[in-house]
Amino acid sequence: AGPSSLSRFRGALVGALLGDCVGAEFEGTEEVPLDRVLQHLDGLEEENRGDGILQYSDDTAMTRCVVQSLLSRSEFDVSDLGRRFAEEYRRAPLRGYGAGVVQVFKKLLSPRCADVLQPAREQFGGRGSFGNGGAMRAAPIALAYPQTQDVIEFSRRCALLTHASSLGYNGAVLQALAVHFALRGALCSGGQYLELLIGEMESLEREEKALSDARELNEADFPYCTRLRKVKEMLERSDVSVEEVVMELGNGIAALHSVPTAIFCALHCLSVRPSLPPHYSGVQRTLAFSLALGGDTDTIATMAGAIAGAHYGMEQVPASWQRCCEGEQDAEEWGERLHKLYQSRALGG
Ligand code: R7I
Ligand code: MG
Ligand code: MG
Repeated sequence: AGPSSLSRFRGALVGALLGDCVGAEFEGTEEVPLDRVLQHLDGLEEENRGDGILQYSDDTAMTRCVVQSLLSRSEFDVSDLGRRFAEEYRRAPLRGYGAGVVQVFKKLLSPRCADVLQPAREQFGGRGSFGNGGAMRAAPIALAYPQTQDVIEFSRRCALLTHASSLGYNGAVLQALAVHFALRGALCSGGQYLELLIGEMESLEREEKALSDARELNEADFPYCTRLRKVKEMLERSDVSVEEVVMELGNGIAALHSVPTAIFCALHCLSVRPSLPPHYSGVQRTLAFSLALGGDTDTIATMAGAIAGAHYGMEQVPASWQRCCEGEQDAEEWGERLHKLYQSRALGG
């Protein structure tokens, strides 16, 4: 797939959907043996599997709101997006939302809510959430805006509706940037791709609030940059076990313990992995490896799937897997519409 080609846009949205749908099976399971992962994935290829049999979770429910808001408003519209999140929660509250974020939705649904960003600021005793719920829905921002500065600004504002801690919204910015640079074909450069991400994150983590939030949570200064350097170092090792990835990068519900992990999964699976079936495409390897980490599998796989899909394009997404996901046709169609929007903005339109 050529840089910024249509195939990459569809791949990113379908890859994200697949990650969520196949990952839901193992979410919250700490140890997931690889043969269980492969068995689960093999099941998707059976002829008689019903279409759309795998339901998506909150990760995709919120991603869909972001896409629909981006497609229906001419400019990024945070109030419209907040309304969509809250309405979607009201319509289908049982998609597996984080325990804290539902308070935000309830406040957004109240007629007394005047400032859409206020409920998020009140989370967790006024510190705001550091969960990965901002990051899990960040990919569409990268598909709608060709300029790096726009990707940063709008992914941050998209996350701020629910995640007011810098550890939460900077995780969302990092995930959006990871998709943004992958769309342009930068993933294959490995180390240089990470340097691009570190360069952008360094200026964001230098901000006053980022420094004070990190200290308050007993994290090192520049927490995302620190983790991205760790990713770089781990990629240089000849092989890395699942246990090492979990121990050194994490597999949890905090954005800091899952976004760098997802980026690692995509980079690690650029080459053939001896433990995975040799006929697997890059997208399939990335998803299988993400699930084998256990923990927050739907979210790590949805983020890694978006990055991998943006890199490899639709050619590497098996049709049989895609068909198993609820909402797969929307994902493809919206990939196409976002591609048009991106192109028109790239041309200065
Ligand atoms: O981040 P969020 O939307 O959750 C996303 C996750 C994904 O795995 C989805 O697939 C779904 O399962 O949920 O929801 P939040 O409630 O904002 O954050 C998630 C969790 O992180 C919270 O329920 C807390 O357990 C934890 N958390 C915090 N704990 C203490 N102090 C987030 N921020 C804090 C905090 O500041
Ligand atoms: Mg989920
Ligand atoms: Mg999850």
